[in-house]
Amino acid sequence: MPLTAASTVSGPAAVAAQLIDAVARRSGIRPSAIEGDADITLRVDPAVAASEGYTLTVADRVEVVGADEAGLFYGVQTLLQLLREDEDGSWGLLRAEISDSPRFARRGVMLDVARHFFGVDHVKRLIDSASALKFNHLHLHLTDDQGWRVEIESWPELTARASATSADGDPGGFYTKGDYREIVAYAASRHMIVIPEIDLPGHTHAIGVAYPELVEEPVLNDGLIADSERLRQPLPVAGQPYTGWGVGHSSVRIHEERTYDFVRDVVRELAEMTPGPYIHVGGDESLGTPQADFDLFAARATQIVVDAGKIPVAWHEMGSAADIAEGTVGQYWGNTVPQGTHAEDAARFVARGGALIMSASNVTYLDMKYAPDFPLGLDWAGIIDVRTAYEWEPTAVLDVPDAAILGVEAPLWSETTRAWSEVEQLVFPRAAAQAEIAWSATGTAERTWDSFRVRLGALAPLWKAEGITFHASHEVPWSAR
Ligand code: TNX
Repeated sequence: MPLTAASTVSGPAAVAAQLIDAVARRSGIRPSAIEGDADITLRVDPAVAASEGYTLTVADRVEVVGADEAGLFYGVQTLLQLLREDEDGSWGLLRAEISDSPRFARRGVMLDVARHFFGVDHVKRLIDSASALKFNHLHLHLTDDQGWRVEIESWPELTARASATSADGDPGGFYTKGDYREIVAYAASRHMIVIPEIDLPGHTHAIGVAYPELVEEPVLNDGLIADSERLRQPLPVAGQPYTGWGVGHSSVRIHEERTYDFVRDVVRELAEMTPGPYIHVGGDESLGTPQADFDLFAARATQIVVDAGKIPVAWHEMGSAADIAEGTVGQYWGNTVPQGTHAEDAARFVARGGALIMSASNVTYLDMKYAPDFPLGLDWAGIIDVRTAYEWEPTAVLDVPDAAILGVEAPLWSETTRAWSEVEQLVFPRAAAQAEIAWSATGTAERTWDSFRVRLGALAPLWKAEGITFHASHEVPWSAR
């Protein structure tokens, strides 16, 4: 169907405006919003599809019907993928008849703003580009050894003393409560839920910069010492900002009641400004913490989140604790072939009435290199080209019922990304692979690498129009128009 400056759009104001703005950014054509009979009709009708689903018809006219507001938003994103420029410079929408709804309710991306800080505008960009791929959760990794990134009024030294720097001594930063609320509201306008993470009991060196009495002396392990020599990075020193990439050297004091006062206050303040149901309490890589202490902490921290009226989420290691709070959601970041106790730890969440998010590190990690010589990223979990990111099955990794898998999350850890364009190169196009795995059922001709790579290539003009710095991997036939 041809699209011209005379084309008209009718439907709910917010989503109609989002469509018109996106068409204008891409084509320079600005259709007008009208009421009543239009060339493009947007509406909501719960009967057309399951939750978050939609139907879309492009014939002589266009109709997008969402099962709910999110479904309508997703139908509009698909419509934008059908926008094409012809040889003669005119614009149109490809004919289509689509009825679709997501396989998993939980489709997430994670941004680590602790190793390198990224401000509100960059986070909004990620919300735009991720929600356009139909992701509906944004996990913010707000604290780590290198910095504390969110204002907590009852513990003001966190941001006053422990937020100024990032990894490599780069500048830091933090979100005021106003900033955080702005992110949450912007995410909601794109149908994304924000999950804040406070990483505990390890990854807490920065807490000790602000409140030394809460944190143990750094525990140096052989890997940490070897890495710091190889990378020429400093070792952690108690009370001073840490600028290296090492992990597993810090822990809050597990046998001090004041630690739990701290966790309770932080969780309460976060819960107050987080409308989404989840608070993530970390739990990864507490290498210097005795197992019994770690398990004790896991049980108490998850219960504090429940008491604050939220659902706890934790990295899979917290599943080592027999009594993590019931209903805690585990985030599995092991290999697609589980190693050590990872599978057992993950299964504990299910046994305790919770469920799992799959972030298998050798396929979903957005901070792994695309190729051994790729300038950005790490390689400890593997080299992840686009095909590797695409070819895995979230229900085939662990021995748990399929219903226990809530969905998929793709994390971007930011040790090596100092600039936003570097984040985008690692995220795009691989996030699109995880988006399809999370959205589309398996077993169809479209859910194959051969189909995906061509459809992925067709996103290039759209991403260029949106100013997204994606990695133009040679595995994908990128379209010019
Ligand atoms: C492991 S994955 C970590 C992070 C690092 C990441 C780098 C996980 C739960 N913990 O602390 O940033 O590796 O890839």
